[in-house]
Amino acid sequence: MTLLLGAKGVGKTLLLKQLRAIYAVKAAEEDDEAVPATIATIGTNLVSFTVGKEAITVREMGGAMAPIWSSCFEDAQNVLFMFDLANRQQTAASCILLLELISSPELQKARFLLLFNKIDIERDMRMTIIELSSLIRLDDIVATSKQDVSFTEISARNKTNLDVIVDWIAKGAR
Ligand SMILES: Nc1nc2c(ncn2[C@@H]2O[C@H](COP(=O)(O)OP(=O)(O)OP(=O)(O)O)[C@@H](O)[C@H]2O)c(=O)[nH]1
Ligand SMILES: [Mg+2]
Repeated sequence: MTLLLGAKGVGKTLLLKQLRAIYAVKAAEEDDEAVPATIATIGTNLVSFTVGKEAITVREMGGAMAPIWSSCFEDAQNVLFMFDLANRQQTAASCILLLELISSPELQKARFLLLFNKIDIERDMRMTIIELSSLIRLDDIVATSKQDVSFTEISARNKTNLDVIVDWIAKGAR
């Protein structure tokens, strides 16, 4: 099972909707052009699809649910953790959430993929991946974590680098 976590409004539900639209078998009738609408997730969203022979299940837990995220840690082999490049005010809080996950006993064997979302937004309205990395001291996080921590920039809106996410999940799929 893959968990999709991150603070409120970073774009988790939109990513799930886009993954389902691209990979799920029954999504053929969905409109390709429009960006799906989302509302804040109270509880969890579950999406399953297959890539090659791998069955992949991704569970989003809403940012508002952060206090109870840990109830789902037990079956999590993979953790997708999303940051919003356009929300500088939220970055410190996001970083603390990430550090809590990395230090959580149940997630010591999980792999982490950090998603820097919303790269479609114009440059002066958002941080670059370099700015965000230095704000959260990403190098230190990667160097000191026992877990495997990788990262990629994405746009859930424009479906940029979603294949990177799926390849990463499939590589460690269970
Ligand atoms: N420009 C842009 N907007 C995005 C992107 N991803 C998500 N959004 C927008 O960000 C807002 C919040 O997206 P959600 O997917 O609902 O966020 P969430 O992480 O699920 O939020 P919670 O469920 O509250 O934790 C929506 O208006 C999305 O359309 C992106 O890649 N680019
Ligand atoms: Mg959501």
